[in-house]
Amino acid sequence: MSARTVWTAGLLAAAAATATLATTTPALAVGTGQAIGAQHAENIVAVGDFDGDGAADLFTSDPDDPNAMVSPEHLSVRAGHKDGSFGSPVTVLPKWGPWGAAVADVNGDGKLDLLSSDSQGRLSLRTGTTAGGFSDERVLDSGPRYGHIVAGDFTGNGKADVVALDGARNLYLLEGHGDGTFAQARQVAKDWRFPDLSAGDVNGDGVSELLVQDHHAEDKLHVAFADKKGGFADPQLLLDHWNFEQAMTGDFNGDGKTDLIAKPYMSIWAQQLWLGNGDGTFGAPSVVKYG
Ligand SMILES: [Ca+2]
Ligand SMILES: [Ca+2]
Ligand SMILES: [Ca+2]
Ligand SMILES: [Ca+2]
Repeated sequence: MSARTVWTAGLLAAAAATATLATTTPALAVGTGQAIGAQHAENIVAVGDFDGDGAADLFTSDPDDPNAMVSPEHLSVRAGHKDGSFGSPVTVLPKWGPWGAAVADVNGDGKLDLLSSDSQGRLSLRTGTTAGGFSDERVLDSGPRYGHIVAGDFTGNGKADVVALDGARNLYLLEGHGDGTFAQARQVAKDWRFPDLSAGDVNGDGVSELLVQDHHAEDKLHVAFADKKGGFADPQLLLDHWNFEQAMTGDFNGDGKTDLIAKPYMSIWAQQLWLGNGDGTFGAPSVVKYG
């Protein structure tokens, strides 16, 4: 079980304990045509165009020893092929074990940078290097125990920001300055009821949205639009009958429109991919292939 999964499970347990959430457990949606591949990527931690070919690539946390019950993990990239398939994993960080991760070009040099939250809840940055790797880790914010983090341009000024969720269900925005530094974290919501968080510009207006869900409580994927002033509107329904988790966005086919990838809820089946129409709607899903 990955650190991210452990953290989510802990937050879910806390949410269930309040008895205001988690009334039913969604049924598993296992349709026909799904496949478990030999190159199955269990734990996608972030999405971004790492190699700059215009198609989003997958960042995955992979065990060093796939056959061990417990194993150290490393960070890999699986290059997107624009047709719903992804290449074999290439290791980009040999030692890897944070709680949350996000990628974005936060210093404006055209290379993706890697943000992570560690077991102490600190937010750290590794900048992308010309050699195709990442610099040493630099702590940006010692934080109120950040867990999930996502990156996107939530204020619409072309500079990547970070949104972080702490273990007490407070949501924070750290506005990016575009040079690898960030403004002090500002709380933008409390009692945030969605433990699963990702970000992407699903309606193509240049401003990132939050994609949020509580798959333990309901089978719905919600979207929270940024108000461009550093806040978010109340989440509204994006996709119903949604029996998936770890939803992430990226332009996987290179048409400039944001697509969606997600894993069937509590399942070892392969991820599915929905191509975006650019207006907040998506086409029918297809099964992701690896290798
Ligand atoms: Ca790519
Ligand atoms: Ca960069
Ligand atoms: Ca948008
Ligand atoms: Ca697309």
